Amino acid sequence: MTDLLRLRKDIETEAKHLGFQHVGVASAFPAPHYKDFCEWIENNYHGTMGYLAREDTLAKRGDPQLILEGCQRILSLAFPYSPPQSGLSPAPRGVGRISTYATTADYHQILWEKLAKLEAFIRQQVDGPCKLISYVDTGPVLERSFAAQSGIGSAGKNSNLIIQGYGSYFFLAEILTDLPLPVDPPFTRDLCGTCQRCVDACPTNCILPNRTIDASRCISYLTIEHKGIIQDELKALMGTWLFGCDVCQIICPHNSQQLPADQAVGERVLPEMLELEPLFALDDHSFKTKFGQTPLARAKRDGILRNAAIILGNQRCASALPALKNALESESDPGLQDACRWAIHQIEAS
Ligand code: B12
Ligand code: SF4
Ligand code: SF4
Repeated sequence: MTDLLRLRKDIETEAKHLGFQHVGVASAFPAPHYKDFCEWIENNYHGTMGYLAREDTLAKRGDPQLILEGCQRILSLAFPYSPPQSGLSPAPRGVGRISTYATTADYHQILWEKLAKLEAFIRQQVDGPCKLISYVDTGPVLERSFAAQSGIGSAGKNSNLIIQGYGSYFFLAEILTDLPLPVDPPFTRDLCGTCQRCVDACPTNCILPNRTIDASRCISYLTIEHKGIIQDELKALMGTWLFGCDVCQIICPHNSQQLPADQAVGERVLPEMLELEPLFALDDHSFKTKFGQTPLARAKRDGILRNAAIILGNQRCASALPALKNALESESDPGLQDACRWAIHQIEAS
């Protein structure tokens, strides 16, 4: 028979060998903070991320047994990524900023391969069959809540999972299993206390009082997930963010201890600061050639150009007027057209 206590320790050793810095095990039920998640959906804070509100994924988030029959435990794993090299100051004129997590090769693929290795290791150690399903980001699992339940860290007011002594620049991944591994005690300490720096610094004021955010106003959502037109009120608050946003993490005192640069999840594929005008010269094909293998591919060419136009408008960048006017005439995407029109107006009215 498999010695489960021993197995738990061996999994942690192997996971750390693969680069996961923190490992914890939680019972698969009840799903922690599921009620908070459902209320969040009812309030439409998910914006246009319809996959979060779908009946099937909603049910799975509440009951991991609907993902893996007989699921007993969720093993949470945290993998560090490099903190941003730039501080809070906006990007210089004509330049946009990329969130630090997106400057390296796509973490989904890299961590997926590591999880496959960890799964193979677990199967080798177990006498007899066992069920395992791994996810990183894309599965219907309350990743932050289970990570907190497994003792890894605690949700900060900005809703990011903070690991005491290490900060929040971590990706989360998990393995669902029918193995009744011993569980770890949950992390119950509040790591924020009276601090509310992130609440005050959030450019769109989207941090809610219950450790969640109104994602429909979050710059990360607007620049990555939201397709189409962005409200004018929010355009002006997006500042110089081209893809993602790190403000609420940069400001967080738990992130002031810099992790070593070699913690990067993969090779660096993009700079943190990107020239904007040359983006307007890219057609679909050249956009895919240049950015197809980078996280920017998720927002697609139209989304990135829309974001670039908004930044140029926010920067009142007069030299970009010809590129913006040309795009307004030649592009058909409504979100991009609207952003160009808005940016031209901002520049010409200044
Ligand atoms: C949808 C989504 C987004 C949306 C919405 C984010 C949000 N805060 O809700 C958008 C596009 C805005 C987004 C942005 C980002 N995301 Co995102 N995102 C997700 C995704 C797919 C689902 C999150 C979700 O369910 N949100 C709904 C809310 C209600 O749930 P929640 O955020 O998990 O919050 C729970 C806890 O806060 C808990 N809770 C509530 N009160 C309390 C109290 C205590 C004491 C505790 C412990 C817990 C707790 O209850 C909530 C509900 O279960 C997860 C992956 C996943 N499957 O979970 C990644 C994930 C959360 N994202 C991640 C990252 C890296 C980011 C960005 C940093 C990227 C960037 N730089 O632009 C930003 C951070 C913005 C922010 N302040 O959250 C990481 C976070 C890692 C970490 N250390 O926390 C995740 C886990 C992906 C991963 N596998 O690594 N994201
Ligand atoms: S990522 Fe940016 S916009 Fe979103 S909550 Fe954090 S500071 Fe606010
Ligand atoms: S900035 Fe302050 S309030 Fe916000 S998550 Fe960090 S410690 Fe918590």
